[in-house]
Formats: sequence, structure tokens, C-alpha cells
Amino acid sequence: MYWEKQLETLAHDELKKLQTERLKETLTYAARSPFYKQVFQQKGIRPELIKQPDDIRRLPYTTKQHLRENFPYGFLGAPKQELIRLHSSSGTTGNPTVIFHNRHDIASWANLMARSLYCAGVRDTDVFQNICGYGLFTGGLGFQYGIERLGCLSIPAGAGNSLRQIKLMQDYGTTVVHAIPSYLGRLYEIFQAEGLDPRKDTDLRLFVIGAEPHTEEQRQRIEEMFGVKAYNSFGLSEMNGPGVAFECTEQAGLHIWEDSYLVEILNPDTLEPVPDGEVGELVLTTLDRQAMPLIRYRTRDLTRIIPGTCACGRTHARLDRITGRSDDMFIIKGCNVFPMQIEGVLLKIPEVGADYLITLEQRNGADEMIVDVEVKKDWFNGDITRLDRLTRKITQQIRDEVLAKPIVRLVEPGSIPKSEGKAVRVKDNRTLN
Ligand code: ADP
Ligand code: K
Ligand code: ZN
Repeated sequence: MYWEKQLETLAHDELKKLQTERLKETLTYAARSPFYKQVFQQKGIRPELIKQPDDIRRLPYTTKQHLRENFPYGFLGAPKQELIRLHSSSGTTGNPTVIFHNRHDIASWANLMARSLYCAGVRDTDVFQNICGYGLFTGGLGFQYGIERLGCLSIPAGAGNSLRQIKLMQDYGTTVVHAIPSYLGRLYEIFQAEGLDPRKDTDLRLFVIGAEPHTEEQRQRIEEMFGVKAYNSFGLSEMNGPGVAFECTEQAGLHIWEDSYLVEILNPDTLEPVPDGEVGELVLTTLDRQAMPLIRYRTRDLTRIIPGTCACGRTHARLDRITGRSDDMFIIKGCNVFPMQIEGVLLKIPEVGADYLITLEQRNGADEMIVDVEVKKDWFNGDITRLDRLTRKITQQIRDEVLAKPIVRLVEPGSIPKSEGKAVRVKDNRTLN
């Protein structure tokens, strides 16, 4: 049932005690880094001031901007010689974000990954295909180390080349797959094109999906297409990568590992804590990282703590599905819109296919939201009135959900350009004018 029963089911006050100790240790490591050393000196912060996890509120925030400004070594809390790995974001604009790890950090992360996978029901009898880019991106090696730690037979497949992915699944009897959700609709289309049905022609039983926002509707579609259970995996490279929060087999929220991360949900405007159950910005502090501890890192991700306890017996708090980042939100015709609201509407409509794209444009001086929607394969039979009816239905339903009227365009399956990595859901062309 558990990977580490004692830690996963720790009573609330025991957990608080552990967090307090680890927070103090974290501050000790942090104080060695040029960035925090200066901040701590300025504000008179010392580890001894921490008596309980709530004392975190006396500490300053850390943002992506800080990481960029102090690139590359400004946050290092350990001698360079101790480092054994770095992961970094692409950094196409400005400095990339880089995170360094020592032996302890890598071992701790691998263990968290193994714990996460075990909690979703993965076992050492599984054959685990990791469909994810290896290299600087954390989803490759992050999962790899966890899969091996758990003891599954791992297939480090990498991303792309769907025919090869299917062949690997069939050759080695893959039972578990990790992939980003937006890729899986495409993979299914390749199965179909090859005349294969993943439900019959593979041993697949469990998927781990994450790294990008997706709706409950998308999860259900994936489960139906492949005949599997799909579990949500959340993480961000600043907090290692995957293994921060994971769904258990109850599928009732993502347990965030509170022995390793101190969780705050704050009102993004006032930075005051919101009560359990209310949505706010997730702010995280590492509690088990030595080389590069981060304190009160503002993730920009919006979520809430699900009140109550989980039937699985784990005591670590549960995050609700992450609906997006505060910076994903766009404003159209005065309405605040999150892309996942539109996805939620689209994927409830059976005629809608695998992909969609939202484009924001200025037309005749007014902002317009254009939503291109792929229809299902073989749906269009040349009947224009069918097209019209579906277009009107989608327009109406999006309007009801977000209050702004979109221009809906139905397009053929596979015609929306695919991005290399995570799906791009919104193109905002308005600032270019
Ligand atoms: P980048 O920040 O460049 O996208 P990361 O790989 O660190 O690179 O991405 C982390 C972000 O991805 C998170 O902050 C969150 O916005 C998003 N994300 C990761 N996992 C999930 C998930 N399961 N659901 C929703 N969003 C997710
Ligand atoms: K094994
Ligand atoms: Zn649970």
C-alpha cells in the first residue's frame, strides 16, 4: 500500500515537527548561498528563529526573476565540487533557470519519485515506458531514477516517433506509460491508423500524465482510448521536477509530499494565506534539498488544498488539479479566461477531436478570440449544415462558460500545428499590432 508507510501516514503534529527541523536545516544551507546570505543579513534572519512551520511567513519570497538575476551560481548552498547534476529550462529569452543537485538531492528526488509512482499503483512487476525527452528537461531523468528506484523494468524511450513507441510497447509488453496528456491523443490516432486498438493490442494498464494543465475531461478521454487508469503528476523544475505532488489510486487530488515541501496557498494580490479549500497561488519551500534550497518560491500555479482526509490513509495534503498559471490567464472583451475553461467545454462535446488552439487577434479595432477545433476523424461527411450546427453549439457553450463570444472554426483532425514539448494552447497576436 505504501512506499514509506511511517512517513506517508505521519500524524499532523509529527509532520509539523519534522517540517520545523527540516526548515531550520534548509535555512542553514540557504545561508551559505550568496543570494540568501545577503537577504538574511539584511533582515536579521537566523535558523533559530524558526519554532514552527508557520514562521515561514517571516521569510522573503523567491521568484523566477531572482533565479535569473543570480544565474548561474548565486543560489548555491554547497561547494561546487559536491554537485553532480544540473537541470535547466530552455531559456530562449534571457537567462535560463538552472537547478543544481548534490548526491543527497538526487537520492532524495529519486525516492520521492518512487514514492509517487507507488502511490499511483505502479509496482516492480511493471514494464514502464517513459515517453519524455531526456536531457536537461526533468521529466526524462527525474522519472528514470524513480522508476529504477522502484524496481520496474524501465524503457527510456524518449519523446516522439510514435510508431517506434508502439513497437516498444508491443515488443516488451509495456504496462505503464508516462507522457504529457496533449501527446496521447495523437498517439491514439497513430494506433488507429495502424489498424491497432490499444485496449486489445497492448498490455497497457496505467498512465502517468502531467507536466501541463489538463482537464478531468481529457483524463477521461485518455482512460477510455487506452483502457487504462490515468494519474496526474505535478512538479516544476525549480522544485526538482516531477515528484512534488501525485495522485493516489483514489484519484481525489494530488498528495503533495509535505516532508519535502512546505506548502503555502496565498492570495496572489495580497500575499495573505487563503483558507483551506480556496484557490490561490502555490508557494513552495524545499525541505530536503542541500545544494540549492529555495525559500517561498512563487510558482504562479493556481490551485487549492482539498479539505478533509484521503481514503488512502496518507496524511499529506492534497492539491486540486492545477487549473493553470496566473500568467496563463488572458482578458478578452473584459472577461478573464483560463484556457482550461475552454478545454473543459470542448472535450465534453463528443464530436470534438484531439486538439484545439485559441488565437487572440485584433480585428477592426476589437479583440477577437478565435478557437480552432479539430473534429473527430471521419466525422465530416460533406454535410455543411452539420458543420454549421456544431459550430453554433460550440460557440454558444464557450460563451456560456467564459462570457465572451468566440469565433469558432472547425478544422480537420491533425491540422493544428503540434509543438515539440508541452502543448501551446493560446497564441496572443494582439501585442504585435
Ligand atoms: P516550465 O516552467 O519552463 O514550463 P517546468 O517543466 O518546470 O518548465 O514546468 C512546470 C510547470 O508546468 C508548473 O509550474 C505547472 O505550471 C505546469 N505543470 C506541471 N505539471 C502539471 C500538472 N500535472 N497539471 C497542470 N500543470 C502542470
Ligand atoms: K522489475
Ligand atoms: Zn490518497
